[in-house]
Amino acid sequence: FCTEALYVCLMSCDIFVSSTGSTGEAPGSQQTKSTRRSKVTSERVALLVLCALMAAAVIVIYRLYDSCLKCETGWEQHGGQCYYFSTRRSSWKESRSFCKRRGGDLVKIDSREDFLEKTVRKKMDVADDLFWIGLTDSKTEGEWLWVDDSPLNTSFWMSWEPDNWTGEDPDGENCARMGVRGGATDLKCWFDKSCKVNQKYICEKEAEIGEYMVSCV
Ligand SMILES: [Ca+2]
Ligand SMILES: [Ca+2]
Repeated sequence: FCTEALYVCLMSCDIFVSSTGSTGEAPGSQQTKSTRRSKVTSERVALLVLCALMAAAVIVIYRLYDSCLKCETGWEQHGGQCYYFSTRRSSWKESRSFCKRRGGDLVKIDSREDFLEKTVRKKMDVADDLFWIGLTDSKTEGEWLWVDDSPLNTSFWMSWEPDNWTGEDPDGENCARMGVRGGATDLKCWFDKSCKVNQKYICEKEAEIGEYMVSCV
């Protein structure tokens, strides 16, 4: 499209500039002819510059369309990232494997952002229908790390969490899940849970560059 547009633009310009040039031929003295030729040449240069600018504008517009971000079907776009909210349930480890196979990882939440909390809330069928996130203290109890091994700086634990409760699993609770169906106060909707329990999960990956504007979400 870009190449074709540029070609059409330059061809149109060439025809227009040529026709403008041909109108400059008129009888008269040698000096008048020379002055007129000079004037016509200046006009042609100006027109060519104008055409080049138009062609550049066409390219810029195309690039803007081309660079729009998109997510594949089934993923939701937010802030340059794509999010997948599973409908199936699996252990934290299996959930992470699924995300990685799809080119992402379990979600990392390192800033205050209510998009995930609101979306999860809408997708929860029952109160215990929470979603795994990419946070675990499996390596060292109490030392929570994101899936990219970065430490937990900003957290949104429910007030009594994490409690590493051993009533369900003697290994304790070493994976984090999120969601409060009725809405979380101050976004505090994280709970630690046994990693072996099957839960829904949230995958995250960067949005891709779309080829066509209609692909944009
Ligand atoms: Ca723990
Ligand atoms: Ca807990």
